[in-house]
Amino acid sequence: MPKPALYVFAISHYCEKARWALDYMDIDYQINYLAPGHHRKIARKLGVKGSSLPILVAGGQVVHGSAEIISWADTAAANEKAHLIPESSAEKCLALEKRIDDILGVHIRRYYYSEALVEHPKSVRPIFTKDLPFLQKLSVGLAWRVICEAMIKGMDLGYEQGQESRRIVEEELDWLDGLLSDGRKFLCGNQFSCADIAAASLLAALATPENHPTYANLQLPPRVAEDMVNWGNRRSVNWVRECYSQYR
Ligand SMILES: N[C@@H](CCC(=O)N[C@@H](CS)C(=O)NCC(=O)O)C(=O)O
Repeated sequence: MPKPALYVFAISHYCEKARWALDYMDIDYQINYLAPGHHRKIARKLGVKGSSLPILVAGGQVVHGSAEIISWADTAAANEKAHLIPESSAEKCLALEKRIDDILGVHIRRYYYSEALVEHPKSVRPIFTKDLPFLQKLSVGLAWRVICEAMIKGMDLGYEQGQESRRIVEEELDWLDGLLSDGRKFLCGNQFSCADIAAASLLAALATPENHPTYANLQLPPRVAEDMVNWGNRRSVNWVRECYSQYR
C-alpha cells in the first residue's frame, strides 16, 4: 500500500500542525508541497469540500483539515506510546483545540498577512515557493500579483483588519498565559495532546523555534517583528518553545 500523502503549503501553520501530529505518531508519509492556486485543482480532484490545506490521502481515504488528520493519526498509528486525544480528557482537549484553531489560528494569520502581504509581499514569496517543484515555483513567480490580490480579498486583509486581529491575538495570549499560570506542563490533562500541538504550531511564528521546518527563515514585517519581541517573553510563547524542543 502506498504511503499516506500529505498536501501542504510550506508556510501554513495548520499544515505544520498536521505534520507535527503525523511525525509525533511515527507515521511514515509523503509530503507534497503545493503552490497557491494549484492547491484548488488538487482539492477538487480529491473531492473535498472547500480547498483548504492540509489534506491527507491514506489508503483510499481522504482526510481534510488538521483536526481531522490528528484524529485519523490517533486511531491509525501503530505507535501506542501516546495518544494525542487522551481518552480521559478527550472532550476538554478537543474543545481547546477547536478554540485555538478557530480564533488564534485565524487571527494570527490575518495579522501577519495584513502586514506582510499588503506592505511587504516580497518577504512572503520565498516561503511560499519553498520546497515547491520547479514548475509550480515558476507559476507562483508569474502569478504573484494575482495571488496576493486573491489572498488580500479572501482573508479581508488591511491595516485596520490587521489591528483588529492583533487585539484578538493578544486576548487569546492572555487567556493561554492564564491557563499556564498554575505551572501546568500541558494545556489539558496530564499528557501532550491535540490542544498542545494546536497551540504550539499555530503560535510558532511568535516563538520561531529552531527546529520548525519553515519559520527559521521567516522574515517578519517590522510592526509584527516588534510585537514578537514584546510578546516573546510571555509564558505562552516560552511554553511553545518548550513544546518544540521536547516534542517536535
Ligand atoms: N481549520 C482548517 C484551516 C485550514 C486553512 O485555513 N488552511 C489555509 C492555509 S493556512 C488554506 O489552505 N487556505 C487556502 C484555501 O482555503 O483555499 C484546518 O485546521 O485545517
